[in-house]
Amino acid sequence: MHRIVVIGGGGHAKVLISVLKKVGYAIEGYMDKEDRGVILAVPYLGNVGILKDIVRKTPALTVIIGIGKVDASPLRLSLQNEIGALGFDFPAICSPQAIINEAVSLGAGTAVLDGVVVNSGTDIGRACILNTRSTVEHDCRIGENVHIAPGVTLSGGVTIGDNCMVGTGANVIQSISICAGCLIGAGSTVVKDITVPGTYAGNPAKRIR
Ligand code: JB2
Repeated sequence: MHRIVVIGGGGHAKVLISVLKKVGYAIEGYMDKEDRGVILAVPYLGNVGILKDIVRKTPALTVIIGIGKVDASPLRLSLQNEIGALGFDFPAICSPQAIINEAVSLGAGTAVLDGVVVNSGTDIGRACILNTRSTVEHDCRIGENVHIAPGVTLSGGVTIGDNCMVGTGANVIQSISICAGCLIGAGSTVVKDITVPGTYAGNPAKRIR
């Protein structure tokens, strides 16, 4: 059985822990800046600084970032890079209740949660979250540390740059490209390429910040 430590003990960690259990991981515990008690039977281990001590006792331990994001922050990826430099592997996690079709690649530390559909020919970078019941159609290119929130639909051939967050229930029509560092508001519909980092919302989505 693969052993894993979850970084973060908030809302996203809770969802991730349930998926990790279904995949069959043995969860050693979670690490957070604060002790949030036992979460879904997973104990608090301390903060990230003690990872090196833990690996001495538990070789072949893997790690996943369980801190979510609701903005274009790079935090998840910087934490993954920092911990990865200590020698830890970050597996891609895929819920058994997700559908991943042919010729799809998932980067290290990416989590595909329940009810997600990823269609053929799509590449997903490292440290992404494909959240509950989102759809990523064929031939999409998703960068690193992208959060595709619950219920989002990306049509075929969409490109999403690094660190973006596509908010709950948003839609992106086919062949659209969104540059790195964008926040797409919940429920928005993106029908034109976005080339300037910022916050976009509405139908059709327009820059609001
Ligand atoms: O640098 C850090 C750090 N920053 C925040 N190091 C460590 N070790 N832990 C950190 N944290 C911890 O992440 C906080 O102390 C907190 O316990 C946790 C974040 O929890 P929160 O519930 O605030 O947010 P989340 O990131 O788990 O979930 C957000 O994103 C998800 C995708 C929420 O808004 C959810 O609603 C959303 N589904």
